[in-house]
Amino acid sequence: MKLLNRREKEREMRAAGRLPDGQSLTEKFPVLTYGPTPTFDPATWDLRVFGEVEEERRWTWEEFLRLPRDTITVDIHCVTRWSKFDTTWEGVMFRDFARELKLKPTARYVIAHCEFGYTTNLPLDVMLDDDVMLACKYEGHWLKAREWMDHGGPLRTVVPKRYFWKSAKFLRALEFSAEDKPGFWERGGYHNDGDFWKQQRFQRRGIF
Ligand SMILES: Nc1nc2c(c(=O)[nH]1)N[C@H]1C(S)=C(S)[C@@H](COP(=O)(O)O)O[C@H]1N2
Ligand SMILES: [Mo]
Repeated sequence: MKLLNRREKEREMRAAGRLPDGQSLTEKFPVLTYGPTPTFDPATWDLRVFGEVEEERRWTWEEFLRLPRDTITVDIHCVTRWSKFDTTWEGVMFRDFARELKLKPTARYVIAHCEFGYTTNLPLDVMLDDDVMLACKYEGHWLKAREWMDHGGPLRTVVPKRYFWKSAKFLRALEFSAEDKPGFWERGGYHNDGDFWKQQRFQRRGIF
């Protein structure tokens, strides 16, 4: 078996139509966090759902772990131009999670709220795609483990069809909203939609 080097793998991915323009393949897993990494305490952690739902709800860590989980293998693309292929995540599919809720017909956007105030926004129909996950494991490792916490422990969203800033680490709440509410980087000038096939990187001058 021939081991491909990084450039050869990159060429393969480009030929296979899996490398969006302006991206290059990485074999590392860079950590990109604005601000600190939180600590995780399973006794106090919760995941809240609020906004345009018939009933606001809250899951403790123990309760969240009782939800049925799946595994996905997807490519991720960061707006800082790295792409990582065939990453495997385990967690609760957002679609299945949404079925646990009674969404009001006015719910059109999902705002992910994270530790320390990071937020990111997407339309509900984008979030309801069949590959969107609330992920608690990466390559079999619990994100809550000390060595993996930087990647969004204990829980993050994974939205494979958008630039990776739309995949919210350290998730604590999902807000269903009638109006769009641009998140942290979106207010800072990043594109509101973030589709990497369209190179939707920046949209306007940010407020930073
Ligand atoms: N809460 C939170 N989520 C976040 C970020 C962040 O700073 N805080 N950074 C985003 C960006 S810009 C990217 S590219 C990915 C990086 O995820 P990684 O550190 O696991 O590579 O997380 C996204 N989610
Ligand atoms: Mo990013």
